[in-house]
Order: sequence, then C-alpha cells, then structure tokens
Amino acid sequence: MSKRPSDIPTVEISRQELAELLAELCPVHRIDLAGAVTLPCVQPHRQRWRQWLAAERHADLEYVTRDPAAREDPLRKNPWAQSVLIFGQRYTDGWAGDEDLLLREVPWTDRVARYARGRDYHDVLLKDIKRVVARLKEAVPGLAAFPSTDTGPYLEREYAWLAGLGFMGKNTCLIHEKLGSGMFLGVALTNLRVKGLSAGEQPQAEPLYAVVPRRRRTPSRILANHCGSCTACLEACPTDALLPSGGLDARRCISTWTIEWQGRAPAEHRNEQGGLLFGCDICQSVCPWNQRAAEKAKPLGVRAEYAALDAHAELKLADLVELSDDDFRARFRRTPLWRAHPAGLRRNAEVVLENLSAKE
Ligand code: B12
Ligand code: SF4
Ligand code: SF4
Repeated sequence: MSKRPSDIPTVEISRQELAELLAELCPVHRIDLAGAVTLPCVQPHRQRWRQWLAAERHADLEYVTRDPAAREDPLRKNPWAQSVLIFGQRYTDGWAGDEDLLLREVPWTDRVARYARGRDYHDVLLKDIKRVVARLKEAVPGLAAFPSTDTGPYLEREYAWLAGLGFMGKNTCLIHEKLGSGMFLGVALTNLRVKGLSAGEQPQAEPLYAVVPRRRRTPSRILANHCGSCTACLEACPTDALLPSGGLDARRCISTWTIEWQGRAPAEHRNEQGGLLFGCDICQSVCPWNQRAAEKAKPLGVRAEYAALDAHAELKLADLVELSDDDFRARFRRTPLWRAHPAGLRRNAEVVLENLSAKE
C-alpha cells in the first residue's frame, strides 16, 4: 500500500451518485460486485476473529496476526478514513468434478483450486480496482483511496458482508445468492463520506453495484443465515477443518498445507491431502448456492486471465516432482502457484502421486 498522509480532508458524495459511478465503471473493469461501508463500523463478528487468534486456529500464518488493532478498526491508523469500498470479482463459473479426484485421471490443473489456475489475482483484481479508483478520482475531486486485495490489514469478508455483497456461509466463504462464492474480494480505504449510506452497524440490503442483482432483501432476509439446515460443506471437508460452531481451523485445512507450508513435508497429513495438488475447493464445490450460481452465472463468463494457462498444459503431474527451481520460476511467476515455492509444489505433487498409486 502506498504511503499516505496522516490527515486527508473528507469528500462528500451521495449514495446515488457513487452507485451510478460504480455502475458505469465496474462492468468496464470486470468487477462483479461493489459496495461501501461507513466508518467507524461495528464488525459484528470481531469476536470470532479474536477467538480464532486466541485458539491459534491461524496455524503459523503469521501475516494474519500482524496489526490486529488495524484489522479491527482501520481508523486507529487512518483517522481521516470515512468509508471502505469493497469489490468482488468472479473467478470461476463451474464447480463440477471435485468429488473423486483420487479415482480419476485428470489434467494436473484440475487438481489445483480454481482460484489458482490462471494469473494471480493480486495482480489482476488489484489492477482492476486501481483503474476503477483512478476513474473515480477523475469524477470526484479530492478523493483519496488506497486499494488492496488480501494483503492489507482488513477482514475482507466482514466488509463484504456489511456492504451487502453476500452472506457468510458455514464454509466461512462470502456467498452471493446469485453468483456464489467463487469470487475474490478487494478493498479501498477512502476519505468518502457517502451521504445516504447507513451506518456500518449491520449489513446493507444491496451492494451499490451488482452484475446480477438478487431480489431485494427484507431486513429479516439480510440477517438470516442462508445456509439453513444444510451442512454439506462440514460433511464434505476431508479433514474436519470446518468447526460445527462456525469458523475454520487453518491448522487442519488442505489449503494451508498445500499453499502456505512451503518446503516442509506435513508427514501426518499426506493421506488426507488426497488428490489435491494446490489449494482446496471441496467445501465450495458441494455448496448448493454454488451449484445454482453456476447455472445462472455461466453466460457472464469470467476474466480470461483466470482460465487455466496454456503453458500449464505442457506439463504432467510427474514433471512437477522433478521441476527445477529455475523452471518453476520461469513458469509460475505471476501465478498463485508461486506462493508454494518450488519445494512446496514438488512436495505437493509427490504426495498426490503417492496417494494415487496407493489407490490402485
Ligand atoms: C488467512 C486466509 C486463509 C486461511 C484461513 C481461512 C479462514 N477461513 O480463516 C486459509 C489458508 C485456510 C485460506 C483458505 C482459503 N482462502 Co483465504 N484468506 C485468508 C485471508 C488472508 C485472511 C482471512 C482471515 O482473516 N481469517 C480469519 C477469520 C476469523 O476471518 P474470516 O474468515 O474473514 O471470517 C470473518 C467472518 O467471515 C466471520 N466469520 C467467520 N466464521 C464465521 C462463521 C459464521 C457462521 C459466521 C456467521 C461468521 C463467521 O468472522 C470473521 C471476522 O469478521 C483472506 C483475505 C483477507 N484479508 O480477509 C483470504 C480469503 C478469505 N481467502 C479467500 C479464498 C479464495 C480462499 C480459498 C477458497 C482458496 C482455496 N481454494 O484454497 C480457501 C477457502 C477456505 C475456506 N473455507 O475459508 C478469499 C475468499 C473469498 C470469498 N468469497 O469468501 C479471501 C477473502 C481472499 C481474497 N482477497 O479474495 N485463506
Ligand atoms: S478448503 Fe478443503 S480442507 Fe479447507 S475447510 Fe474447505 S474442504 Fe476443508
Ligand atoms: S454447503 Fe451448505 S452449509 Fe455449507 S456454506 Fe453452502 S449452504 Fe452453507
């Protein structure tokens, strides 16, 4: 995030005006959802976040423990801030085929979570948000906005929920009733006071922009848990990482093991990793909201950058075990797989091959 002055004058805009600007700019830059949250905001799930840290459910993801005060309240470090803009960008329109990855011969890219098959969203979405922000600055003199995705000290799903972008599923993902959960989130802290936007205390009925609007929600629908009695994700999670009381234990999540634990071989988890090479989509692929959304959202397509890269097709799973550090760097720079480091990706491929042959 770029360096910012300690005091920035407030700029006012009406909700209507901001919604109109977002409706004009978001489709041009392939943003599917956009909303805003007035600061200060209450963050009703703040307690969950504190408990998550206290119970050490973050595993060794040290980066999420940094700056806890700023994560809970951006005003502590940015007293000038008036609102958070939040953006959602879809990365997939299909969820079929994750059930039996151990039993089927598939291209190795099908063993990679959908978010990671193409270009890195830290580049693609961030650039799109920056373009939207640049055009907003032309239209709104004095606007200051600082975009980030993933890496800033923000509980992004909480802001997305408060801005009306979706609801929190039992799989802990932010789910839009028409678009599902296959979307990245990004934020921009701003000096915009949005007149007519409710205080950031409870979720808004609608986002300011949606590529596909849902039917308008009544107050009771806004706060309702749209999972109902469904527990499909909890049942499908192969490692019991999803907690019956809500939330996720990152120490038990395949996503943590295969993305974040770079060189170390998690010996005790090798079997549980099954046929998954990088990341895990199981708790999203079984979600009925995603099944329904896949039908509805298909005609919209997704950004071409998120489709599996052609260069990946040259490789076989076995090649990944032998991949040199240099080859890894040449092939996977600017893709999400970069995060695994060469040793992590080689280790993941070795585990999948081991698990595949154990099934034969
Ligand atoms: C650390 C992290 C992880 C960790 C921990 C995930 C977790 N659930 O906490 C690991 C490595 C496991 C992970 C995995 C994945 N991640 Co991740 N991750 C993050 C990151 C950087 C921080 C999340 C965090 O602070 N967790 C701490 C918990 C306590 O906070 P939280 O999950 O946001 O939950 C808040 C609310 O949801 C609420 N809450 C939590 N549980 C519950 C339960 C109920 C019932 C209710 C009502 C509320 C509630 O309270 C919390 C505080 O506000 C965010 C980006 C960001 N800066 O927010 C991306 C992010 C959450 N990840 C994302 C993605 C795409 C994934 C994966 C799908 C990747 C993959 N395919 O492998 C998986 C999904 C796994 C899953 N089911 O969550 C997206 C999610 C988009 C979305 N639509 O929800 C984000 C927002 C990144 C982005 N910029 O797009 N991730
Ligand atoms: S991402 Fe996979 S391992 Fe993690 S909670 Fe979801 S189903 Fe379980
Ligand atoms: S699978 Fe069921 S319980 Fe899990 S998030 Fe989807 S609707 Fe909610």
